[in-house]
Amino acid sequence: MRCDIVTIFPEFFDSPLATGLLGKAGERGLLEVRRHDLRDWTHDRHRTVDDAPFGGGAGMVMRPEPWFEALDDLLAEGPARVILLAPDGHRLDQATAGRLALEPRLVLCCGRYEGIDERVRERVDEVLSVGDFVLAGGEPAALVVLDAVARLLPGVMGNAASAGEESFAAGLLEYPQYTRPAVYRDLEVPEVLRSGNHGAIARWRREQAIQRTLRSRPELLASAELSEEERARHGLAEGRGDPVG
Ligand code: JDE
Repeated sequence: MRCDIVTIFPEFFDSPLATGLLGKAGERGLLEVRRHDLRDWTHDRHRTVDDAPFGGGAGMVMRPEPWFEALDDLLAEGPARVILLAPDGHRLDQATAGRLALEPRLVLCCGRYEGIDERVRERVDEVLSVGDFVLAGGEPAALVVLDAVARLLPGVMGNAASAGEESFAAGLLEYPQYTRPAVYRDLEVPEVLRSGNHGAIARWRREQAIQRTLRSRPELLASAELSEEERARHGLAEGRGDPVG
């Protein structure tokens, strides 16, 4: 996959792109990220990208011209799915990350200031949010999207089994994990995990994943793949996630 990032802070991405999974994906040629300074598409001496809002009000709005010219130039190199990061976009989830991982090329547009001229929004393919909070800029959100997408690219994650287990547990939170030592400061690893009984271990993990999801993200159970027996056992209505009563 190729990914172009348009930002007024290209250096924001230096360390994240050189580190860990994103660094490896780059080294292996599985992901090619190009950063572009939005100010390269300005024409004034001060490289201005923002202006006061029409109609008045506090703060500044990003001007449309540098964005339109940037997108013209980047899309002249070939087609791409153009994404703007903003708090009022569709919420990023694992299914969206999976869909984006199938794209040959993404352009991630990082806005700043109080917002961006509405005409830019209308020019992009998709507006994405990483959560219900306001960031100072779209850069951290773009990084979240890129990280979530990159680990789904073929060949990026070493362990093929993890991806399989992940999809098996689709819709549930992860079960608790332990490693050595078996006892640390009087804190014991659950006996079942040391029993060698793989059936019992699988059942325990499944149960823990369900209980954990019920406790901290009950709304996820609506679309989780639970058997009718599991739904009944946890007091969930048939075929959906609302607790009974
Ligand atoms: C992305 N989740 C949160 C913020 C903004 C009032 C204040 C600020 C492109 O336009 C933007 C971008 C951002 C930065 O991104 C996020 C974000 N996912 O905050 C604003 C809008 N209204 C506008």
